[in-house]
Amino acid sequence: MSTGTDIMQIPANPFPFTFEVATTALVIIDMQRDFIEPGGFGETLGNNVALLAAIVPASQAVLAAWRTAGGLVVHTREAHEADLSDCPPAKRERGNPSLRIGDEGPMGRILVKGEPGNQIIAELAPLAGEIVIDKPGKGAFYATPLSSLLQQAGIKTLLFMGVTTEVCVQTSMREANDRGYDCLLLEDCTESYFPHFKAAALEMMSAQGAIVGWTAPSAPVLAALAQAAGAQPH
Ligand code: C5J
Repeated sequence: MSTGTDIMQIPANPFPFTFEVATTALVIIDMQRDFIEPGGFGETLGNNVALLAAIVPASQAVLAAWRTAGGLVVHTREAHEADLSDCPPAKRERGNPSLRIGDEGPMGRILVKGEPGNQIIAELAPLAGEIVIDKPGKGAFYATPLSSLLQQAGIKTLLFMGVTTEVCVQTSMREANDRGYDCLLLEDCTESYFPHFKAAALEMMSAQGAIVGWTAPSAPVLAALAQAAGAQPH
């Protein structure tokens, strides 16, 4: 078993990314039924939600390896209070969705805490003790305790997965970057309802010398974790 202090370096865009498990958190953004299954928020906005399910197997593999390595796991949910006191009217009233935030849908009230559709999908369900952040906005840091929880845990580096790439993932990664975290987005563990938005988001985040952060497939992360585990005496 690794002690978590092995320095790992993996090939990434735009240049190699360095991390150690002990000071890194895996942040899984909004892998909720509301975005991934029919009848939730994503579908009410007119999106084809089937696209997002493709990243579940790769995300499960990273989560399992990260847990085995003993790394900190953070799950987020886009979630509002039942009285919608944390949902700005501008957010609820925008556009012409088939159901608005707080309306009753086939999986309960749309984007409301505690409703069936608001839960993280079973394949990536949080374990007891893992951090679960309910966030009223797109970013994981806005109006949440995430910043202080990461500071308490001595975290310096973040690995991002989740949906959707150009909305909540990108917003959260930009917030993290502004707070001084080195961030890596796992390319096959994030997805958008719009493939060209995903491609553009990946490109713009790693451009200009990793102006927001790095991107890489999950394979080198899995390989580095496996190598660290194998290198340790049992
Ligand atoms: C959206 C999200 N797309 N989790 N939320 O509204 O990206």
